[in-house]
Amino acid sequence: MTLIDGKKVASEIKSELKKQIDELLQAGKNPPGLTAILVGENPASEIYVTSKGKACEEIGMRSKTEKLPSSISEEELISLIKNLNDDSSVNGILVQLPLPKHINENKVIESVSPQKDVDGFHPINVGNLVIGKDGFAPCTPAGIQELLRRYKIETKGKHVVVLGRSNIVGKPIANLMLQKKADANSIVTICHSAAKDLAYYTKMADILIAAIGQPNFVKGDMVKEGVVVIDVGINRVEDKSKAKGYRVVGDVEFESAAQKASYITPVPGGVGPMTIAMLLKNTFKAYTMYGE
Ligand code: BQF
Repeated sequence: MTLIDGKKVASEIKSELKKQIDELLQAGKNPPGLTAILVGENPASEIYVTSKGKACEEIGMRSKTEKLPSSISEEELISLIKNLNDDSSVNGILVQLPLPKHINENKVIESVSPQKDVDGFHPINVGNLVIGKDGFAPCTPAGIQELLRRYKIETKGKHVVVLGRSNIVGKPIANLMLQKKADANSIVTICHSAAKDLAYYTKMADILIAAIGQPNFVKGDMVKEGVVVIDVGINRVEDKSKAKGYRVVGDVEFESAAQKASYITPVPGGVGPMTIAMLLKNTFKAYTMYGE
């Protein structure tokens, strides 16, 4: 069994990007810039946005966080995004989700210029992904594909079973793996909570991608021998032995699944760090494709 070290791969990607940005600076150019928008007070969102800002700084990218009160109106938020769309020092814009209830997430996502939509959530980028055109792919799915590529895991003709159908992970990873391209070309099944017997599907997987948000849901007896397990879950479970009173576990019961897997991602340190690395990669791409 090989443990897939997402933290290590993410730091390799960051070094590669840092080198490219150093070269830009040496040539007297401005570095790429990312602006994150954080609305309201969600502790997890604050942690995510802080890590993203730190990651930018580590590689020499400009980073800014717009912290807005939850009382902000949808119109005000969209107007701020329009200003960022017109700001040439900003190559990537990310709106940290979830947004407060009174704001329509879809409207906000659609207000981000598709050329600065480094999260890949704008319908233009979603459409481009589905039809196999270049654009921005969502960061978590892009990170999963990058892990498979860097560990040289064969995907062509393999049965990828995706557990979960979110717009952020399930649907885009299914579309990425379905593409008739290198590092994809898989047979893809998406299954979800409406299934009578999810194990029926998970047992068929050559590559199982779990993104359902249920702690330790997938057990060893639900997968076949030799499976590649990609665990996207980030679930807090009570653990009184920890200082914080909880620990973070994935959607997969690691111990039992690792007994059967040929490759498996840990939580933490698996897919999570790759999400951030791909955000930086998308921002660099926005800069080279559409920047000054
Ligand atoms: C790790 C996210 C759910 C909802 C909104 C490293 C991250 C997480 C885990 C991280 C996530 C999850 C992010 C680890 C960004 C991934 O070591 O395991 C990094 O920062 N993520 C987000 O911005 O919004 C979310 C999950």
